[in-house]
Amino acid sequence: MDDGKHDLQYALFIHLNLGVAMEQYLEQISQAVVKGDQNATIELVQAAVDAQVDANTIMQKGLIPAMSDVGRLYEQGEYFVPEMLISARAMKAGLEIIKPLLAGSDLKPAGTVAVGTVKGDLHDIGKNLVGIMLEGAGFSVHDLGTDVSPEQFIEAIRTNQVDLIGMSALLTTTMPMMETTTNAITRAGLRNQVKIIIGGAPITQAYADKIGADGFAPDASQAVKLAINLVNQR
Ligand code: B1M
Repeated sequence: MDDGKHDLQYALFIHLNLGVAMEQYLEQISQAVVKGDQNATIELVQAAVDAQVDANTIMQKGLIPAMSDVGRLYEQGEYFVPEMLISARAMKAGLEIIKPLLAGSDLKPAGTVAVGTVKGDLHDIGKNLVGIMLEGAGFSVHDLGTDVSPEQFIEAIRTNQVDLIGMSALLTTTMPMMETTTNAITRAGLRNQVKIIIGGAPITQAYADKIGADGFAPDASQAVKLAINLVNQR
């Protein structure tokens, strides 16, 4: 009886301490990214992985919130473009460590996707995450990079037999390029061959409806759900 009680207390003790350790890792990872300390980010993400902190938790609760903080600091005039860039580099270094864990799947391809950040826009962290998560869900992913022109999207559809195009935009000034690209795909006679999904901080479902995209996802995991649904409809 006593032994059982001790086992329970011990389990609770381990559980609480693991929880505290996990929160500390996540907090420290966020701080390292905000400071733009690439080496510390790498070490901390690796330490968290070694301590069995789930890769998705590291991403959702450590790395992504750090970039929101960086955005807030930029808006408040405390950070400028170089600081944003250095933080983005640290975030990417951390992401590289968990990438194999997020994409670690040997499912057969669920479909072929081409993802890219639209012309004029150089933000690629969200687009990279979407690509990694789609790969993890079994899609074959062609990453077209950033500053992708409508012609490049069209070329990707023609050469790679893609089922789905994923466009990302982070700037209100580059959002209209999603409509330009969608219209160009239609004019090229390819619109009924592909589904189009869009995302990025300023994008909404209303905007997706307005430009005739097949869907919008607010984050990478919902982008995967949407992609699976759309490809299954084909
Ligand atoms: Co820029 N930047 N930036 N920036 N930057 C923002 C976007 C900004 C909101 C900052 C701010 O003012 N608070 C602001 C845009 C304002 C606006 O348009 N309303 C801004 C600005 C103004 C600029 C410049 C114009 C600054 C300047 O030069 N004066 C310039 C533009 C350069 C250009 O693109 N032509 C610029 C440059 C840069 C850097 C190069 C320094 C760097 C990017 C580095 C890189 O990506 N390699 C940078 C950064 C880091 C940011 C912030 C701080 C962080 C972006 C990020 O990586 N977030 C950003 C502020 C913010 O977002 N809070 C900001 C983390 C990432 C995981 O989130 O990309 O939103 P996100 O992706 C999410 C979802 O949106 C979604 O899934 C992801 C999460 O799971 N998602 C999709 C994204 N794509 C999707 C596609 C989908 C589905 C979901 O389907 C296909």
